[in-house]
Amino acid sequence: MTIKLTYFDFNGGRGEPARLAMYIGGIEFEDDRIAMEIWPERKMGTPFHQLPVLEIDGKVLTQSNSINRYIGRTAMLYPDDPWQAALCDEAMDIMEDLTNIIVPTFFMEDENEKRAAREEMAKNAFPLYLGQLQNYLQERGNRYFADDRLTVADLKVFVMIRYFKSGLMDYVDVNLVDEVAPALVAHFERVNEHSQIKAYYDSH
Ligand SMILES: N[C@@H](CCC(=O)N[C@@H](CS)C(=O)NCC(=O)O)C(=O)O
Repeated sequence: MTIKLTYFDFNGGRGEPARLAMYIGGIEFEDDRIAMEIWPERKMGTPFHQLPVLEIDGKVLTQSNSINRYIGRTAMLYPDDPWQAALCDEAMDIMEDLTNIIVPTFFMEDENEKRAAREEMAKNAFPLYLGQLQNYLQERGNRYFADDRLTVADLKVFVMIRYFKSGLMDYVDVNLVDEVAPALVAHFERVNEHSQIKAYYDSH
């Protein structure tokens, strides 16, 4: 079986959880990283003019969470139990909602507009989403989002919290997650200490 994952050339975003899952699962794949400069040439060749795109023996799959579920199952990082699978999906879908709130601000050219939008999110949407996610984590034993073990949900939340803590989100305090959802920071640190996650970022 040949696997190719096409996504943008940075260590984050919607393609990163599947990259991490394949690394952890020891699944060989072609890591097709698209530089922004060449994206306009490639865009129209993708089904929805968006990334990530997964190809399995030439068959194409879109939608990041569908990709995460497929790769998660293949890498043994997705629950078998239907309820635990639903909890895993729920956490990943919450991350999609949060991503969809943040993304429009990437394209705001007016800095005042961007600042106002980000400050508003920091006051309302971020505490709501992160706080509720923290509640779920705590209700489920405070270690993992589903199945009492590492799953693709943990990887997707990890990637988001890594972004919040990177300082790359202008006008949002780098300590916001520590303030509104400290258990998510503890979760982030735990996943970050996972030996294969460490090895991955040492080599990427
Ligand atoms: N629902 C899709 C959304 C995909 C999406 O919005 N991808 C963004 C990057 S994370 C993209 O391709 N942006 C570039 C563009 O739209 O030209 C998914 O979950 O995969």
